[in-house]
Amino acid sequence: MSDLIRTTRTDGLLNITLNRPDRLNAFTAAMLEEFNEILATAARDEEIRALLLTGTGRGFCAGQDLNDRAVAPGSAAPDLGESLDKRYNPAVRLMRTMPKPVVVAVNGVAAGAGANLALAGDLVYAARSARFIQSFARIGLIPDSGGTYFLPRRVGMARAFGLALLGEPLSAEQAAGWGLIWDVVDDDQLAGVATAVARKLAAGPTGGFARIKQALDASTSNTLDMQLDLERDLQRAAGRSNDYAEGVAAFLAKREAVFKGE
Ligand code: T3D
Repeated sequence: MSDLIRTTRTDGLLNITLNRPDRLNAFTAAMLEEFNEILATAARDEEIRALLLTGTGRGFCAGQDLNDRAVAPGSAAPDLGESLDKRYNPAVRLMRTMPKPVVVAVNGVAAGAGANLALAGDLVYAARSARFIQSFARIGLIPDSGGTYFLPRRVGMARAFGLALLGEPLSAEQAAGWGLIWDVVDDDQLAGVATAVARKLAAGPTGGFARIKQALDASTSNTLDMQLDLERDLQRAAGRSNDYAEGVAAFLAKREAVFKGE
């Protein structure tokens, strides 16, 4: 593993920190492959019960490193479809299908795929000074890494068009106000707030969280009937879990529940 992504584990929490601050944590191919490997391992590891993703320096992530995309006159254009297929799309899929909560602490500017990878998290906090920029149109591209999926669903079509076509910075406060992210906190509070929440989730009913994630994600394409059936099935499984038994026992005994995760 390189130093471009740092990971630390505390109890059930895996901290992932993008660490290329002089390039605002823009992704090279190797760095993104490493990121995917970390996500895939975390998804399988039952000891890891929550993830916290952030960046070092004044940026969260500026998306693809454009130094890798400079095309010399007369040479073949890069295959961006292959880049998405091999690296960006797997990252988004891993974040969305991972059966555990992914908290994202957007510490600074999040641009291009960096903005949309942040939106692939389950609970997104941003520092007050952070900005979200769908910068793709500025270089002739379309929002990728799930941008055209997440944006209309979170902020509606009118705002999705504005963000995608204009590529202008959206402040963290506006992002929270529009429902693009969960919350905005003062810069010096971000790490503390996000870590406290991520630790709490890492000590929670992991199986229940996984079912919440599955149900909410499925709701974007399900009919009401399909969703009611899915809720029935997931609740049936949840009702058979040790964490549910512990939650009820703790409530009745008026004590804190001790969830083991599943
Ligand atoms: O290609 C594929 O595989 C397909 C997938 C594409 C996904 C994508 O993400 S496409 C979009 C790529 N990202 C961008 O277009 C964003 C480019 N960056 C910016 O527009 C600006 O840097 C920001 C708005 C994010 C921040 O602006 P500012 O003024 O706060 O900082 P800066 O001075 O522009 O950046 C600081 C340094 O980081 C600077 O280097 P320097 O001058 O100090 O040597 C800048 O060049 C570098 N940097 C920032 N973003 C990137 C980058 N270097 C390479 N690639 C970047 N994406």
